[in-house]
Amino acid sequence: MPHSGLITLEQFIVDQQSLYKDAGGSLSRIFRSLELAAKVVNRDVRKAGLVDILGNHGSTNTHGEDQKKLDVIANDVFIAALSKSGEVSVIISEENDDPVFIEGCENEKYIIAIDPLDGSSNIDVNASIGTIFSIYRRSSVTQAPTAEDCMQKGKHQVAAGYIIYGSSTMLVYTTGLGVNGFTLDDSIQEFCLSHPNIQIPQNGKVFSVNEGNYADFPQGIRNYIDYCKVKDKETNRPYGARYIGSLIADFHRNLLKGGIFMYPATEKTPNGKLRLMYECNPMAFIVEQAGGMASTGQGRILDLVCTDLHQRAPIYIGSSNMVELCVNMLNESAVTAN
Ligand code: AHM
Ligand code: MG
Repeated sequence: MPHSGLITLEQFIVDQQSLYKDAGGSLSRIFRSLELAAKVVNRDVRKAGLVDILGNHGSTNTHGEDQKKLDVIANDVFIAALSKSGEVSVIISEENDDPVFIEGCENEKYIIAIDPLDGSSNIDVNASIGTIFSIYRRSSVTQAPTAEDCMQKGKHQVAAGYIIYGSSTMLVYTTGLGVNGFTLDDSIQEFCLSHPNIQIPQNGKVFSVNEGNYADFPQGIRNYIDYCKVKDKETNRPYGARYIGSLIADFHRNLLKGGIFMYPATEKTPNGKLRLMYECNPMAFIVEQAGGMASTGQGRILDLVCTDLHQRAPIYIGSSNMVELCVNMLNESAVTAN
């Protein structure tokens, strides 16, 4: 771990608090709850193979997918912790069809969107999984919150981050003042600053996409994938292909090393697979804060209008030069086709 002295997440947030628009401590309390929930889920993920918390829970989520037991546990833990913070009026979760309105917190100003355990198909095979969170402020707190209050553009996020339960556990977040990463030191159970001011390289050597779907991708994306594989000394090609199938793990690697992650639209899935509120928007906020780019192929992810809390969006995200070229190739080919 690079040395930055011993700065815990809690200390870091306190030190930064005066820089936030809301210096009243609400955001810090929310972060404390997220941190606590992350430690609990980390403990459960680490012992998943030892106790009976692997496998399907027997229920399905809002997208008709099987819920894994750990998905359900993580959802319960994050919702309980955030509810107790006393600062959050409503939580949108991948695992709940409807927004969860927090009793007694109708006048609180924060909205949270979470994917409590992303990449859950990887649980049973011991690959990295994670939690994604995104925080918004309500425009007014004079009335009880509604689902419409939550349908904000990603550019209005006040904070976003993720926790990766990988070979070590890390929490990476932004409040719009750059991106910082904290590694959980198991021995003292504290997240310590390990990756200050993360900057994504403008060019990378990795492309991440589920290439099994190649035949269904738009022509421009097929062209870009072909381009990634061509030998060219000057541009360091061919690029390496890396795809874990766990957004956080793929994103985290590319954030640190450079690269592009793609989940394109296809004819069958015109909006791709990933969800705007708790997958695309938070990652887009983080990558932009780290100097990278995130696009739907038509425009900035953070400008996309939300019309459904569980809506999906195509996504091209990562090193700015790579995303720019990929989106250009997508659009050039669309123009030629018309
Ligand atoms: P999940 O939220 O049900 O885990 O699904 C999202 C995951 C992402 O983590 C990952 O990038 C993507 O699904 C992988 O999808 P595919 O298996 O179609 O490549
Ligand atoms: Mg997910």
